[in-house]
Amino acid sequence: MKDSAIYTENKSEDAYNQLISEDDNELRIEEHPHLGHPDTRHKVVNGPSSQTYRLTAVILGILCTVLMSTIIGLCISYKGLSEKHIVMSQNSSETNRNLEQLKANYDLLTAALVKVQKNFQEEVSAKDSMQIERDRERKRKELLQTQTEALMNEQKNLQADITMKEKSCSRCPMGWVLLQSSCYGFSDTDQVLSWNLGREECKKAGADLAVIDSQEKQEFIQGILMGKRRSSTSWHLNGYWIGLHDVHTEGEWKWVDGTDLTKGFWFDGEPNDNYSAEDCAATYPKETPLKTWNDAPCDFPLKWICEIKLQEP
Ligand code: MAN
Ligand code: CA
Repeated sequence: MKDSAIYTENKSEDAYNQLISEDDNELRIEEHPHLGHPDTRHKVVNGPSSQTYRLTAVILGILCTVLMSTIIGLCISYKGLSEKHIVMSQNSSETNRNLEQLKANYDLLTAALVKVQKNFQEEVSAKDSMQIERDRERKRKELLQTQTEALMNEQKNLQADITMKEKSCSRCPMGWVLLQSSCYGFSDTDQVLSWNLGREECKKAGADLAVIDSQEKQEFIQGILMGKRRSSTSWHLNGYWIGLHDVHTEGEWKWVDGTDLTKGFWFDGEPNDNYSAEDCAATYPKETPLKTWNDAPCDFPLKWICEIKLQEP
C-alpha cells in the first residue's frame, strides 16, 4: 500500500506539473480522470492561482497608475487654480485700487461740478441783473428819444410859426398869417356872427371872407383851426364862415370873388341844404382835413375867416 501510494504520488505529481504547464490560468484542479484509482487522485482545493495573482497585480497596477495620474492631474489642476486664484486676487486688488482711484476722481469731479454749477448760477444771476438793468436803460433811452422827438417836433412847429409870422409881419396885418400871396385873419375866439356880418367885419379890414380854392389853402387853414379848436364846444358852434354860398341858385356854389366852386372839401353827406335853409358854407376843425365843410343857415352865428389878396410884387 505504501509503495503504491508513493507511485501514485509520483504519477500525480507529473500530471499536476503537466496541467500547470498546459494551462497556467487554471487555478483549481479537483481531479484527473486518468490517474487510476480514486485514492491516488490529488486534489487542489480553494487556493488562488498565480494567474489570479498576476491579474490582480495588473489590475492593482492599473489602478495605482490611474490613481497616480488622477493625483498628478489634481495637483496640476490645483496648481493652475492656485495660480489663477493668485492672479485673480492680484487683479481684484488692482481693480479695488482702480475703483478707489475712480471713486476719488469721481468725488473730485463732483466737487468741481458743484463749484462750476455754483459759478454758473452766479453768472446767470449776474446776467439776469444786467439784463434787467439793460432793459431799464433801454426804456429810459426810448423815453428820452420820444421826448427828444416831441421837442424837436415842437421846435420845428415853432420855427415854422416864427417864419410864418416873420413873413406875415412884413406883409400882413398884426395877427394875420401869410400863405402864398394872401393874408388870412381869424375872428376872435369868442365872437360869433351871421355870414353877412362876418363878411362885413372882413371888409372893414380891407379883406373879404376867405376863398379856399386849393388843397394847399384848405390844409393850411385846417392846420390853424385845429390849433384853435375847443373840444368842449359842440362841433357846429366851432365853425368858421368862408366866402362860399349858393344864395342865388340852390346848388350853385360861388366864391365871394365871383368864381364858381370847382372842388369842395365837404363832410360826407354835405351840402344837404337842411330844411332848405342852408345857403352859406363854413369850415370846422376836423381830424379829416379834406372833409371839413358844411352848409348852414346864413344867419347862424359862427366865427369867420378873412382873406386879403396881396398885390403880386
Ligand atoms: C346837422 C346837419 C347839417 C346841418 C346842421 C345844422 O348837423 O343836418 O347838415 O347843417 O345840422 O346845424
Ligand atoms: Ca348842412
